Amino acid sequence: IKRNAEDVKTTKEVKFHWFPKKIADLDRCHHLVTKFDPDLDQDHPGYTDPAYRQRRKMIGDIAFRYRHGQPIARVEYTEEEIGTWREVYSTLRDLYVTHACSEYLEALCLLERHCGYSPDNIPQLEDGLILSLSPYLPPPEHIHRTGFLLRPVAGLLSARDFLASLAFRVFQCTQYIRHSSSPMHSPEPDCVHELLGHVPMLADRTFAQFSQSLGLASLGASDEDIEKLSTLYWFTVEYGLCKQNGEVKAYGAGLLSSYGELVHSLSDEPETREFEPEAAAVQGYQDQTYQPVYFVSESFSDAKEKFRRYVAGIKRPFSVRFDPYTSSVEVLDNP
Ligand code: HBI
Ligand code: FE
Repeated sequence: IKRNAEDVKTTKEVKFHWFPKKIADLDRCHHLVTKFDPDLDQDHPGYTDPAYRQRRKMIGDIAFRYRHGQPIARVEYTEEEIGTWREVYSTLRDLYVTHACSEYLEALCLLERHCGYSPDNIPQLEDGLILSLSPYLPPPEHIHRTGFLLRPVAGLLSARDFLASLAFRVFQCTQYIRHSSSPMHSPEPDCVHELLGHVPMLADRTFAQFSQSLGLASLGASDEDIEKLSTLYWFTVEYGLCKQNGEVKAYGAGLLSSYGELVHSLSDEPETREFEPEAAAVQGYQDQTYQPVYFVSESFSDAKEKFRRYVAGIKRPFSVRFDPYTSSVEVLDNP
C-alpha cells in the first residue's frame, strides 16, 4: 500500500499515521490488499473464469463510486449466485442451532424477520441498516439497534483502513459472492462471510462496543500495534469462541461462515485457551487452513474489559474520544 508523505503527520516530534477524524473521512480508507483476489491468486476458484472476474469487478465498482451518506446501490444477483447463497445458507443454518452463540441466533432470527435473510434471497447491504435505524420496530426488538452502518468495499481491505472504520461503527462489506464451484469456501471475504458471519454479531450491543474499541485503539497506531490489533481481531471477531451455560459456542465470523471450520472449532481436535489479549495479540495464525488454536472468552463483557486493560498499555502520543452525536473523534494531546 502506497501512502503519500503527507499521510505521516508530526506532533511534538512524534510521527504517526493519518487517520479519519469524521465518518465521511472513511471515503479515504479504501486501500485494498490484492493477494487473495481472483485476478492475482492462482488458487482462487475464479482465477480461470473471466466471466466471474468481470462480474466481481462490476460489483466492486459500486464500492469505488460510493461516498459516505449515499444509499448503497442494490445488486441484482443472478440465479447462479442465489444458488450458491442457498447452498451455504441452508447447510450452515442447521449447524447454528448447536454451534452458534445465543446472541448470534437471536440476531439471525430478527434479520430473517425484517431484513430479507432467507435461503432464497441474498440480503442487500442497504437493508442491513436495521443495525442502525429501524424506527418501525416495536420493543423489545429496538434494543438491537447498535448504530453500526454498513458500507460497500471492493475486496480485502488493509488492516489499518478496516480497523479505522470500526472506530466509527462502520463495517465495510463486500457485495460479490464466492465462485459457484466452491460454495463452502472462499479465500477472500465475500457477501456470505460478511452477511452470515459478521452482520448478526454486530447487532449485539456489547459485541458492537468491543468492535468499536478495537477500531478506536487502531487510529494513528504504529504498524507494530496495527499488526497486534489485527491479530487480536483475528482471534476474536473472526475466530472467537465463548462460554455459554457451561458449553463452548462460536461467535467468530470466520467460523460462522465456514461449515468445515465451524465443526472443527468445536471438536476435540484444536487446542483451546482462555482469552487473554496479551497472548492472542502475538499468536501465529492460519489463513490457508483451519486454526490449530482458538481463544475462548467467558463472555463479551469479559472480553471487552480485558481488552480495555490491554489497550491502556498501548503507547500513543494522543488519545481519542468518539462523539456519537457527530460521529467524529476528538483527538486529545496527552499531557
Ligand atoms: N477487509 N473487506 C474486508 N473484510 C474483512 O473482514 C477484513 C478486511 N480487511 C482486514 C480484515 N478483515 C482483518 O483480517 C484484520 O486484518 C483487521
Ligand atoms: Fe471477516
